[in-house]
Amino acid sequence: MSKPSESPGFHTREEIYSEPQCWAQCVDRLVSDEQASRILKEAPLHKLWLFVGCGSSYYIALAAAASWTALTGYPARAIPASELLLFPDLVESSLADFQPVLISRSGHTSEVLQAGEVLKQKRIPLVAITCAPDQALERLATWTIVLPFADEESTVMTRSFTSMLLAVQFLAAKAARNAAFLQSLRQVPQSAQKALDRMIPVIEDLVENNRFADYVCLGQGPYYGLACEAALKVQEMSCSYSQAFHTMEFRHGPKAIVARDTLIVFLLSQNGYSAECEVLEEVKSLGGTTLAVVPRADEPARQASDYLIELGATENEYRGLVTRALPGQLLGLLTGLKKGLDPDNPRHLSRVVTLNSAR
Ligand code: F1P
Repeated sequence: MSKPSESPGFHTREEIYSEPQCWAQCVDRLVSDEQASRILKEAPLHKLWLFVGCGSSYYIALAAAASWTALTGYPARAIPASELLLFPDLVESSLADFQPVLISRSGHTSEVLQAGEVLKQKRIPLVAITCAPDQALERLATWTIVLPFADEESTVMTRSFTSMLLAVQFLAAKAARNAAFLQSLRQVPQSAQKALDRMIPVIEDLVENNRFADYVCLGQGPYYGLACEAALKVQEMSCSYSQAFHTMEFRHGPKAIVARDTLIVFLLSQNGYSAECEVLEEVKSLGGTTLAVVPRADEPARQASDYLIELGATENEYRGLVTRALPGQLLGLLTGLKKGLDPDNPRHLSRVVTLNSAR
């Protein structure tokens, strides 16, 4: 719990603002991290990598699986840890041979630990990525990357989310011997700081001058995981109703909820830009309020965006992935504060979800 003397949301705001510097620390750490080197030497890179997590960490898994395949060319998949516990046949029947990667900020979430136990009993070596040293997860795993500097005081995940995703991108680029991408990761913190400075007033203006009943976050490919995370930040920090969809899927029914007091957040990709912009224009014509996060907006996108955040086009769109998590985090924080809530201590939530009964 944050100290009563500190203002509501103090820690969460600090943690979001620290992300670019945290990412620089993350890349520096990984370059010399002995565990990262061991994973690349010893783990079977050619197998399907199965990224597993809960809550925000499951959404990291979604973005991580997309990044892994895009950067290495190898297959990857993401599942919530509970799927491995409750429907193991569904998971394992379609995965002849796989390399599990368990993602957990706390290294203590019950479902992740139980999933790890199940895999360990099958003598499957585990990769783990966490922000908490010396936790049960590390004791279960064969190889563990620990990013303690990325952990939060707050309940909700912000810099731990982006830093653990960055760690997977770093591993993937190393596995693919993609020196250009690795070098570009080093530039991310500097460009992200500029983007963060530009987007803060946009989100402040959006929250200050609107009152939304519904929130929708849209993304395709690697941005779908980020859209899910953005929707979760709004739910967790502002207790508002929010949903996430693949951008093109929004047309197939959910667009019925579009109204002036519905905010639709578009995480527009470079790959799918023109098709996704058509949805943006359609939603605008239906009277929704739109926030577009784009690499670089053309005139139609500008016309259709009530609020616009341009992050700059990059040679590889996976490079800018972590930066696209920032708008959703700021939206959740500022909306929660406007509603008189304390994002540092969200209603009903705890930092770690532990189940009483082992299943
Ligand atoms: C992740 C998690 C978060 C959620 C809340 C409780 O746990 O479920 O997704 O927002 O903070 O913890 P972890 O396994 O990554 O520690």
